[in-house]
Amino acid sequence: MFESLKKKLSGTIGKISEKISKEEAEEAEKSAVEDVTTGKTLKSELEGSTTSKGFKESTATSKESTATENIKKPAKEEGPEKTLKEDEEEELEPSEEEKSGLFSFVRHKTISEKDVDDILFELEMSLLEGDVAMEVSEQIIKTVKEDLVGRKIKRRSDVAEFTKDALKKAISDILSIDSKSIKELIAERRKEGEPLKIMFVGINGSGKTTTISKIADYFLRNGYTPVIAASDTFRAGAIEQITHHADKIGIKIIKHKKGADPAAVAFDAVQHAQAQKKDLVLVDTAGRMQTNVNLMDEMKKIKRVISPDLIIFVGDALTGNDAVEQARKFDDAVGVDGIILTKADADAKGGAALSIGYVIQKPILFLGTGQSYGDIMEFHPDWMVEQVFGE
Ligand SMILES: Nc1nc2c(ncn2[C@@H]2O[C@H](COP(=O)(O)OP(=O)(O)O)[C@@H](O)[C@H]2O)c(=O)[nH]1
Ligand SMILES: [Mg+2]
Repeated sequence: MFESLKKKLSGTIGKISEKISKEEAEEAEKSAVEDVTTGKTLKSELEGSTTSKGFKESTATSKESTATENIKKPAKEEGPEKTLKEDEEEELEPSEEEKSGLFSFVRHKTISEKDVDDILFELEMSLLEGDVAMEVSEQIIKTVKEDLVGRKIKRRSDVAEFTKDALKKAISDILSIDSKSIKELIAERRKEGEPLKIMFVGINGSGKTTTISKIADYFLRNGYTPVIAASDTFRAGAIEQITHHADKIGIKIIKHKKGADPAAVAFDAVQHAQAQKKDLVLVDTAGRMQTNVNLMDEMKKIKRVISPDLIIFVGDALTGNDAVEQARKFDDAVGVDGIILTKADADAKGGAALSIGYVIQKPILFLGTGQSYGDIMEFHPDWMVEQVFGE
């Protein structure tokens, strides 16, 4: 899940660290040269004398032995200079830790806009390619930049850590939208002796019917009593499909004939739940295109008739930006309270998961992760952050 998003983020961390380390190393080298100018002069003088000594030595061996005596003298005289040279070399030599780069100490480096601008721009483009909504990519880049620029680095390893933390925080902020869980909402309605009414909306094929079956199964296994309303009376085979699931799970389904009024089916299901003291009404609906006026009118009518407690938009994660746009349209038309993203199991990009909640400012409640009833998980922002930054 979200592999490509994960790769992009870790790539950015690597690039920023690399760039700043390189810059710092260059600066350090420059100032090191300035610092040791005196040392360097001594060194070259010394090197010069060594060379001449070597020369003298070779001439000495070829000529007379007295010359050998002579050249030994200056060698002795070089004594104090040699010590100086050794001291200098000790200072220039990096420690083992410094050599490894990771723990080396950086002198006075502060992260500047110039250090991060290009790389963050690259990340922004790459997020857009990965179907992250424009406003979300912009927000991530903006917060990361604000967080990083001006930070003082003490060790090279700080850069990667700061960048990772800044990205994590930006993404966590994007995903954090307060919400009550369905269980909490059921408990609240129970106190009033009423079922919780949930209406599922979304375009054809996004996974509404499958998701309703998963939710029904999940709540049944957790001791609740769900009932399904087969309010997709439009698509051929829709009533049969959801009836098949209800029978398999072992719960009640309220249905009319194909072509019947979807609002009337939903109304009957609510009455059934009230009469039987059931906890949860799950209303399946028909999905055509989000631009279809009739469909939106149909959704509005169901909403008017049963006053659902929750309207959940079901979107296909694989459709990326389209899912986000659909969510916007349904939110404008009927008001969405929460989101379920399906097919997350096959989604490498993570663009819709990252963007959809932020764009309509509603929480993602669940992720669909496969085609079996058990393939559904509650969505938690921390979990997603861990997915994209974990090992
Ligand atoms: N891999 C995967 N497939 C899913 C998931 N949810 C739904 N599907 C598949 O998506 C297709 C359409 O689902 P359906 O529930 O009929 O969509 P609806 O038209 O919105 O009711 C079916 O083949 C489902 O099995 C999911 O979380 N993961
Ligand atoms: Mg359906």
